Amino acid sequence: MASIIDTPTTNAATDWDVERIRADFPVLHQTVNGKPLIYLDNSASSQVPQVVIDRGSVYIEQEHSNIHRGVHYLSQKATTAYEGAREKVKRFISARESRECIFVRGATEGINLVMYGYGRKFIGEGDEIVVSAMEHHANIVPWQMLCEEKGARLRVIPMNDAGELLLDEYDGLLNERTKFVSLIHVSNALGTINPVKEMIAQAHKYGVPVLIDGAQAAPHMPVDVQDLDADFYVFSGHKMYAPTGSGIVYGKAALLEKMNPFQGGGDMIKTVTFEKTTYADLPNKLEAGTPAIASQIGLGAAIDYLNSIGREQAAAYEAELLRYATKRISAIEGVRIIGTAKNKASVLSFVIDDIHPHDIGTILDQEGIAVRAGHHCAQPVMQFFKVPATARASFAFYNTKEEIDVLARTIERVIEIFS
Ligand code: 7TS
Repeated sequence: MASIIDTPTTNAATDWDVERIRADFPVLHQTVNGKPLIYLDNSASSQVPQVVIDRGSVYIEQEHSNIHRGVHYLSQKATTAYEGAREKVKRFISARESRECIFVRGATEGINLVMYGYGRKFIGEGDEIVVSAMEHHANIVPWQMLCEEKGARLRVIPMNDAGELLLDEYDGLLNERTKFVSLIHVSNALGTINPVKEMIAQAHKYGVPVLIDGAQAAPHMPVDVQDLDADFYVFSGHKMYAPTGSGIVYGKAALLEKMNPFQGGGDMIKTVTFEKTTYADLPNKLEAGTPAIASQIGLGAAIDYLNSIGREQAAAYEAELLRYATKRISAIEGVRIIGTAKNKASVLSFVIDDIHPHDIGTILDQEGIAVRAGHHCAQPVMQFFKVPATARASFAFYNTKEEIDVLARTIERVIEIFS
């Protein structure tokens, strides 16, 4: 069977100057338990480069003010910076218009915004919503809540033992009752890159809109929402080198315009009387109240940073890290990799015979290595693979092969300790 290990190393990957990149990230240069920090929990939250930290500080030190409201100097500066970040997001994902990019706190809020604003309005009794077997809870629970409220039904695309979706089964799930499809682009638990462009096209044959949960894709690969023809695309800033509290829902303008507001309040209205409120135009209609201005400006700065280092080259280097880590770690006796899809990004989940992942995580932490041990908010994935949890190393373009060697040696020690 084809494996990620067989992927050839590209020139872009060998030319990557990782030490220069690491110098941009202050948090990486510290010791943990007396050992150099090896940060391999990037799928949970990635680290923030100095230029992004600095941009947030400039806002707080020199521009701190509310947006869209004041005619005064600071408010105008803040508004320009905030709307400038939206423009950067628009280019980053190749949206048609910046008003199609709605600022939210993260992917979870983004999916809930679409469930609430689109789902509650357009999905009813007997309708069906299709998700996949490898969704994060953020792309299961909101749709379950909707199904419960409306009497709709959740349908699930199954996967194979490698962690790849069964596309024929997907085709069989689509029918005239299907009203929405919501799919993970890259699995946070398995690393699988799903063929979402083809899957969107399949749903569109039935006139069904598709949301893509891009929380693990946007940080690791170029995303073009027009090329994908995604109806909605969501992601979180804190997984792509920006501060927490930043994130995006992209939606096609025609759909966003039809939707109900997610929250009511300031900034999302045109006029308010006690009899009736009329709503603002996009994007404001979907952004009630004062947003996380500093964080969203930081997201804009993170996008500038990603563009400056080269997204394609960063992705090629990460692919090489994943190939190297998979080869090295899968060769250790007793280790089982969970998620062996041919197309993978950035994530290496594994279990070791008879050793609980939390014990693996704790021993790795003693050596300064940060991995995540748990169900990764993807309990159905754990159920499918019949494991309670996995240990997960997730890579970013500032990680090194030397760090992977230390990880592998420490895993070997864990096995010795428990043998
Ligand atoms: N969707 C996917 C695919 C995710 O990986 C996550 C977070 C979310 C949605 C939710 O993002 P949030 O920013 O709104 O919380 N995933 C993880 C993870 O893998 N480890 O910690 C959080």
